[in-house]
Amino acid sequence: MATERTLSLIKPDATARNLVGAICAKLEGAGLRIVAQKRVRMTLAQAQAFYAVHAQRPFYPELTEFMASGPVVAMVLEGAGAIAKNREVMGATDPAEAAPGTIRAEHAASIGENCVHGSDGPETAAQEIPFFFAQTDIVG
Ligand code: 3AN
Repeated sequence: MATERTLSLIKPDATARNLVGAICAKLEGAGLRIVAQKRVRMTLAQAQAFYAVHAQRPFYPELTEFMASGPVVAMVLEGAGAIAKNREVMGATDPAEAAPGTIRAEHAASIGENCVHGSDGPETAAQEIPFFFAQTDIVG
């Protein structure tokens, strides 16, 4: 399997509940390597730009206001098949449907406040990683 990089965000609901360490432990335990990491508070404009693909969805205002409501931890994860592996560890978008042992099954409160974001494909990862990180920030 090819080595990939993907963007992971620990969302404001999770940083507020001191879940950064627990979430990073799950990711690292699954064999994903954190090759860049920083804690940032997104402005509403940044959150709107990051989620522009969802601009026409009814939940867009709620989603973007939530993502700007507190700090997030942005990470680049690296590993074999990292994009799919990260999404497997995250669990389904709706925590009620997330497989046991996944981050969302264990920690997420709702479909909106669901602890983590992960790139959903190689093109998305290639767009999302530079949103937060310069090439020189990524140290394998
Ligand atoms: P995922 O994060 O699992 O890739 P997407 O890309 O479908 O899910 O949705 C992006 C984000 O939008 C989700 N993580 C979630 O926070 C939010 N979201 C998706 N569907 C809803 C919904 N029906 N109501 C509120 N927020 C939603």
